[in-house]
Amino acid sequence: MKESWRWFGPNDPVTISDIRQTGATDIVSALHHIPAGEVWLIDEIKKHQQLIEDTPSHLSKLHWSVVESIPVHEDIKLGKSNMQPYIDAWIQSMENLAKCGIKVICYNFMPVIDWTRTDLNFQLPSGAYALKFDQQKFAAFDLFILEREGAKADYSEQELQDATRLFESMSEQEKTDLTNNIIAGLPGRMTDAYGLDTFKTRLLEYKGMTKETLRHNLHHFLAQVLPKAEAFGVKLAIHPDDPPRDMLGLPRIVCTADDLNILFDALPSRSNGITLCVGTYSSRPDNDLPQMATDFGERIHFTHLRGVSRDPNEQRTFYEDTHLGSDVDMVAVIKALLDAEKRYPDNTIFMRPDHGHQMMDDINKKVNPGYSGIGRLKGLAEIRGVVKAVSHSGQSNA
Ligand code: DNO
Repeated sequence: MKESWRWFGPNDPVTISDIRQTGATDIVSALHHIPAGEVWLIDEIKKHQQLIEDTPSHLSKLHWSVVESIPVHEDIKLGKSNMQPYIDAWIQSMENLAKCGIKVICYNFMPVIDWTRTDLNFQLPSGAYALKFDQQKFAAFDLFILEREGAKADYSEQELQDATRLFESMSEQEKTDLTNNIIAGLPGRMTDAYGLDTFKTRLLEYKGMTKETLRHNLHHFLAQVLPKAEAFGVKLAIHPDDPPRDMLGLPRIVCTADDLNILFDALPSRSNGITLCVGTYSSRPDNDLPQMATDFGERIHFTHLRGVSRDPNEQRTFYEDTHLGSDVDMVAVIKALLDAEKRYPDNTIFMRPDHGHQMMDDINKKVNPGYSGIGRLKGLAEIRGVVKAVSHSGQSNA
């Protein structure tokens, strides 16, 4: 596995020089300033690549190896009649990246919302801060802030009562924070940040959309992208829907091993691969992560290593735990990934320590939620230790 690190570009408070000191060798990045549906021109890609790769001769060089992500325009997900230029632009961006030597591309197919959390400052017993998804708060947002049509039917009587009580106890500031966290923004999201009204309009566009239709739209997109990806030696790595289930009446189709099997049965191309986002998949108790790492080994080109701990009484509520201390058996996942690399030597898996706690000096700094330096460094160090130990003890042949 190659150790990589996500960098958001020149405005990222964690700089390229900081990243070099972690010992990671590869960079995961994107041209975040280019709107969905527009082509990433070679000049723009090269400029970004230089920021990452131009290195004084006495320092070790970092490589931009993974793109996370080229955004997929909403009209492609909606299957609108005007979508073709957006598909062409996506393919052109992919070709341009390949020409610059960047050949692993993460993307997602989540309608309207990308990854979603309700709390960005959940304090742990250690005093550090983590990201959290609270199902009750999310329900309160859906029912009483968004006032989504038909929302009530999605909740049980008990859930409605709990959400009502919670909403009534929230201050105006808490309501505003919750709204902003959900609709306006987490770093790296591939959908736009919206105001509440635009958000409602966006949701309405998906009214009545079934999982089957959304799948059809994904397959239509990939049927055009994959032959080109193969020709350019590009490996695509679809990111799961986070949290991995339907939300706000929107269908979500990359949540489980069954979803992935449907995708690969429909489009068996070797370029059709995944990002094994361990934290996302493991936020559902029915996803067996070591098993998925084994079963999909050949198609895992990129992995996000982190874990969540779920609330035993409400399994949809979770917080992001330490990299080795969560509900997921991270050692077993790492072992399965190393074994997969051994079985498929042509496939390099890029891993990055995903999200980290906000801790120590970072508590008083402005950080991108989930993407603080020290928390991720701690995660990387722990994971690196596991990789070393598993490789050394002969538990894996890697
Ligand atoms: C969050 C990330 C997401 C992810 C995109 C992939 O930390 O995992 O922003 O990059 O959903 O397209």
